[in-house]
Amino acid sequence: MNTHKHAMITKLVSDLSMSRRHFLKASAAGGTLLAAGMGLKPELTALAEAGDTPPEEKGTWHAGTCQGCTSWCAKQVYVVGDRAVKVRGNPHSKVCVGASCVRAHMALQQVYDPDRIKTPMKRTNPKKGRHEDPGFVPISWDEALDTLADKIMALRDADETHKYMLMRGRYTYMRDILYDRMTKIIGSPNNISHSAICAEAEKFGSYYTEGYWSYRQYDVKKARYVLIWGADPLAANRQVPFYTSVWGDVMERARVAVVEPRLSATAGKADEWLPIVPGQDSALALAIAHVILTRGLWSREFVGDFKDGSNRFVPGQTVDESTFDEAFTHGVVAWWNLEVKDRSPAWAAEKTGLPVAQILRVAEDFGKAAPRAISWVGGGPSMQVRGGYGSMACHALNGLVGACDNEGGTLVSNKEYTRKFPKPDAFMDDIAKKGKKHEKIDQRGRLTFPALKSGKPGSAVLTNNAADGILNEDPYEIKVAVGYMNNFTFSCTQPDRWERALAKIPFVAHLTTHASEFSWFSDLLLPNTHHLFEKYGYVKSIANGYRHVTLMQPVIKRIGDYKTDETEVPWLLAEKLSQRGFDNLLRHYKEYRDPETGKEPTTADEFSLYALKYATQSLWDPAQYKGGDKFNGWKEFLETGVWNSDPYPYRKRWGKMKTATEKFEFYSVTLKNALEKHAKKHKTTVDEVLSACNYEAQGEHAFIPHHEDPFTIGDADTYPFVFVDHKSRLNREGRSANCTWYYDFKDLDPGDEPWQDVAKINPADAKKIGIKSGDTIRITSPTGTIECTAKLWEGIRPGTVAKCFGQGHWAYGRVAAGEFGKTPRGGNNNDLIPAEYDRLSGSTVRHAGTRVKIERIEEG
Ligand SMILES: Nc1nc2c(c(=O)[nH]1)N[C@H]1C(S)=C(S)[C@@H](COP(=O)(O)OP(=O)(O)OC[C@H]3O[C@@H](n4cnc5c(=O)[nH]c(N)nc54)[C@H](O)[C@@H]3O)O[C@H]1N2
Ligand SMILES: Nc1nc2c(c(=O)[nH]1)N[C@H]1C(S)=C(S)[C@@H](COP(=O)(O)OP(=O)(O)OC[C@H]3O[C@@H](n4cnc5c(=O)[nH]c(N)nc54)[C@H](O)[C@@H]3O)O[C@H]1N2
Ligand code: SF4
Ligand SMILES: [Mo]
Repeated sequence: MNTHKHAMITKLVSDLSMSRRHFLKASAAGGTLLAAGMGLKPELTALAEAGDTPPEEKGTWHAGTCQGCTSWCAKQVYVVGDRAVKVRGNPHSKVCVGASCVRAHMALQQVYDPDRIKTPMKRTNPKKGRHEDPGFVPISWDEALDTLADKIMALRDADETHKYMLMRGRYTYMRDILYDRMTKIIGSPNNISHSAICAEAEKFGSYYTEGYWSYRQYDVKKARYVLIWGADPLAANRQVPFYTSVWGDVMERARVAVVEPRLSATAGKADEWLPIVPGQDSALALAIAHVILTRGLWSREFVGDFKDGSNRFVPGQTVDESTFDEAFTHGVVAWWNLEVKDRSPAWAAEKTGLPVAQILRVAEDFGKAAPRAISWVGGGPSMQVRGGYGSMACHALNGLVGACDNEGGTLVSNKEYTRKFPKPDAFMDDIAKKGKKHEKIDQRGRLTFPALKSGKPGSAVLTNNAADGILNEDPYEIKVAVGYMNNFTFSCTQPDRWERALAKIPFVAHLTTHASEFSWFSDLLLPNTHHLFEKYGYVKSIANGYRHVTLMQPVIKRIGDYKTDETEVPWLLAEKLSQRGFDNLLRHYKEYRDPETGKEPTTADEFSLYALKYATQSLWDPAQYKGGDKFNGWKEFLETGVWNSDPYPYRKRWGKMKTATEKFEFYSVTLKNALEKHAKKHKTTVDEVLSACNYEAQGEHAFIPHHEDPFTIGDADTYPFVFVDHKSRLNREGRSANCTWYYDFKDLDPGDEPWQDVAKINPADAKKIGIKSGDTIRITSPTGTIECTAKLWEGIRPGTVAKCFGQGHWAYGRVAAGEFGKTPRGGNNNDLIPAEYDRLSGSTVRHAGTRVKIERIEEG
């Protein structure tokens, strides 16, 4: 370890012993566990916390699932005595192929983190604010749930159950128990998920072209070209273990091109890096389409051909639609005439800042690789103000080359056979039915928030706008809120709005493993089990031509008084509500019977197990077998830990896509229908809707993948740099911030430095503003300011500044904060990024969203 790193850790430990705050003190169960860890560096306290197991004792491997990111990998945990000591890929998964990623191991630091909340706590300081110590004191689960049940009953008694709100961050598929059923049976419309701060705009592109609202998988083993847009699959995005384990072969067989303003881990190994001007992805995608059509490289089989076989796609010239016979796509000629004919590489070079020769080369090579050419669409081009269209434009390339649903192309999800939990309807009484009819707190469906999930106006969540709904009491006030596995006061842009919103709600409960910025504004903390080691649950994911359903199960002893967020807590709360004369929820949960014995659950433990068996019965019960892996029963499934689907059925969706025309739509009739419905509801036109929502398109352009200039806040004179946000190879979403390995190995991210939070600036730009590596700088956007360290780095496009998301925590534990509860370590990117939206999908913007200026505070 270098001396600097060592000095940082020593300082950390001494800071903590000098000024431990009430919050952290109370978060340890009793004094002994804490004392056992004191004096050790935080990263060395795990074993002290876990008890004494003789080192010679042999352990066993148990199946589990990692949720460090949305890859949702099947894992195995090596357990010695009561404690987990190692994590590896579960070899039974055909999705993860036994592989792992670096951050899987940090789950161990998470589960044995001395700063976990180990017992329920209540706030004693009624004042809420960043500078108000909450004064949390330990209480029993009984007291905690009595309090919450009383608050809910008060809403029911006053006939205002809509003022209850449930916020969901990361989740398992047990989610509906807490998120859907409980909210409905209490009687509120306000179950607000985190999906809109995650990746909805990315799904928008595939939905409004091929009728699929979800993540795709990429058949890279058979591909000949992989074109990646604002995703970094060797470090982030999804199914990192699978893609990293086959990438060497992929690089041998295929060309890989990465479109990114910064040299990502994947770009660093690619054949082509296209360091694009942020937000100009649609320009590049359309130019690629232009080249593919003018050079005749499109897939005849998927798209069709001119009746006489001669190519009439000539730059700048319209084509008579009747001369073309379309096969499995809809509107290729309309798209050409309205948009693509004018999008030449020379035009795109101006917009994107990329050389014409590179655009041409990439387009031709991509087209020649058809249909084994993948256009891989990540958050980069999508999670922008006009990102819905960016996402469509990039995704449309898969249609042109016939890669959709095809070998070596882009695939959707294989079939799986889990089942939904029992319906709640019969348990919703009049109060609940009336409560649920109210408008949702996130204002989805209003004129400026079309939120068009799966073709329905007002159906997508607007996670980040809920803060404004709460603050403005528009449509009404929220009185009781529950948040689980979320940290919106950190993870949402302009998080200060969430601080004020939570401070305004009279009663907030946080279900969490760790103290966090969300907890800081809560009245009640309910300590949760850790997903990989301590609870039952299941998730699904796709890669390698398969889908798996992978189980979570308790494999270690709980060293705190933890309960599981999505199962045990709602059951226990249902019991409390029942004691208060409202037994609908408990009666509903009792319907989740054990499929083996037919018994109804009588305790929280039984409930969580029966619910999981119920949902997955068709996977493990031979009598209910429907496909994929076959098991002899529950026990065998639990031991194996993962079910694999049948292999991918290529081309089954050709001509049967879930779009209005059942074809791949270059002219999206599906989007047209949705937008017209929204406009009609507001008694206006689609043109008005689009301009009210910050899009440029008018007329027919609204329905096709087209170019829009990026909508970026801040004028270029005051704010010379466009801010580029990205994830760390070590981010477990927002959940690795208190792990020392996160900081120790930070230089795994290209350009980053261990134990520092750096802004990466191109040396040419840095010279102009007189900044050197190591300088302490202030970055300011029109909406906020952070402090961090400057790093001169060639891997970033001039005129932009890149910073990894993840640091800037001030209340996530002793390692994550500068001083817990007081000062951040590094800066939170979200303090800089304005709370803007891609309003068509409801997504929160994190790319091409703002310009910033940089000033030196201190010389490095
Ligand atoms: N600037 C910027 N902002 C981003 C992103 C970005 O790349 N850049 N990424 C966005 C994305 S893609 C997402 S999905 C969101 C995620 O944002 P959120 O959904 O808010 O989730 P996290 O920030 O991961 O916070 C999860 C919280 O759950 C608690 N927790 C941790 N582990 C467990 C557990 O095992 N069980 C339970 N019950 N609780 C646990 C901790 O308190 C933790 O703070 O952030 C988004 N925000
Ligand atoms: N290591 C790691 N992996 C993760 C997660 C994690 O926390 N850590 N979280 C998981 C979750 S919840 C999600 S939703 C996914 C999301 O993963 P991604 O789909 O990869 O999305 P983003 O995090 O938005 O990052 C997109 C990339 O876009 C680049 N970029 C920024 N601006 C632009 C632009 O204008 N154009 C282009 N083309 N690129 C741009 C950034 O440099 C960044 O590399 O990742 C999952 N995987
Ligand atoms: S962190 Fe993500 S990619 Fe890594 S093992 Fe966990 S779920 Fe899989
Ligand atoms: Mo996400």
